[in-house]
Amino acid sequence: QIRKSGIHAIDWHLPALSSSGSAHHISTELFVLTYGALVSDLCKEYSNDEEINHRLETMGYNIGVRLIEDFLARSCVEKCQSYQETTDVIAKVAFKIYLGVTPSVTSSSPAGDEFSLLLDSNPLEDFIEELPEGHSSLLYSNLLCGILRGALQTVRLAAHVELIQNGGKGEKKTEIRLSFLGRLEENLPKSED
Ligand code: MYR
Repeated sequence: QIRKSGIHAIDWHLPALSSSGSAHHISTELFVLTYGALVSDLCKEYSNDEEINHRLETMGYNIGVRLIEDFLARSCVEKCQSYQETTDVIAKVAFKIYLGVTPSVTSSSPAGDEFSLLLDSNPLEDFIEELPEGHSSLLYSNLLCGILRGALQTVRLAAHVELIQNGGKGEKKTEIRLSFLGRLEENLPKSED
């Protein structure tokens, strides 16, 4: 069932077109519908939720590796001084730009290296009334975890990113747990298969 939601502009620089300077603009709404179709296809193809979760995360990682350049160019964000600052930038700037929402940053660890991003509303789930049946372990928005891991890795910040609470039908919020593992010195990331 389709619910109404706001449209937020989002830029997608398609690699095949960017060399000629063209950029494609599609709405978050179209992205969200496409994402719903992707997850539903994966559910038809794989019965194992772990496999689906892994595939969504890897796809997200490969998007994040490319998206970070666009993000840094638009936001003019420079190197952050702390993990807290990086997390605030992700919540207040990145989520706002790409998804039109601002998650709250909660449950920081005493060491200041782990945070939760709590989404009151998750645009990725705007068009679904409930998560696909028979997939109780499906992490529907796992793409977001991959995007964050890929983007952070590209600015040499190693992080473990996990969806610890699915949103979906009901009052549950989407919770993404970010655990920073340290700054990387060399090895630039490559796409993952
Ligand atoms: C630094 O300390 O080097 C700057 C770190 C900024 C990282 C911001 C990552 C944003 C990734 C975009 C995610 C989009 C989610 C919808």
